[in-house]
Amino acid sequence: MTRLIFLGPPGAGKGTQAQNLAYECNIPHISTGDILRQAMKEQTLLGIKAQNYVDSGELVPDQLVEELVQERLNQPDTKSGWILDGFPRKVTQAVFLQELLQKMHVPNGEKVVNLDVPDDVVVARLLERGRKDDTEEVIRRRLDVYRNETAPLIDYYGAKQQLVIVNGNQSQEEVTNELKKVIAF
Ligand code: B4P
Repeated sequence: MTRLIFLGPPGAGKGTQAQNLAYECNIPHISTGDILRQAMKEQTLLGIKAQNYVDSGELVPDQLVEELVQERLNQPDTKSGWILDGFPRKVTQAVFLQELLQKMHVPNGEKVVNLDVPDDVVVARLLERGRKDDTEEVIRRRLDVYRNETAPLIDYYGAKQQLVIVNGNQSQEEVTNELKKVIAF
């Protein structure tokens, strides 16, 4: 059963790769960023609460994303595996996830991939994409948040021997091929 978590700075290609692999493995791609953007588009209560955080490059409060992940992981289509893209983004979220999976009796052993890409490359990629939160100022803030809040997860999962580092600074196809080897392992 494939259970994969994607870490990496904004623009590392988490969403791009998670979508491809989920399709190939026929398992759900669970992107907290996508779920939040959809909620903002539909102006649901979650979307209204998340909007200012996402627009300014800050992390949305834990409780909001934790609730949505819990709800999503409890859907029946996750029984055969899942790919989590953008969650956890903080050690507190990782602890929440571990406790949640235990409560759900999911066996240990999800793999955690850190997509490694230098800052100048991700800034260039995101400026080219040009989403609403892809302005230079907001991207710089997202990178700061990544360094302060998310990067500590590399040590967290490294200590648990769950971490695999993949060079995300290659073509999309090359990254996908490396990831397939990780899954097959
Ligand atoms: P996310 O939606 O997770 O966005 P991201 O980090 O910017 O994107 P990603 O790494 O997936 O990049 P992508 O594949 O799209 O988060 C957005 C916001 O949501 C956060 O700032 C935060 O406010 C909130 N949020 C989400 N999760 C949260 C959580 N757990 N807790 C709190 N808040 C949360 O790739 C980017 C671009 O690069 C694309 O244009 C793509 O085509 C290109 N690209 C990808 N791979 C490439 C390659 N190999 N070569 C060249 N270009 C490539």
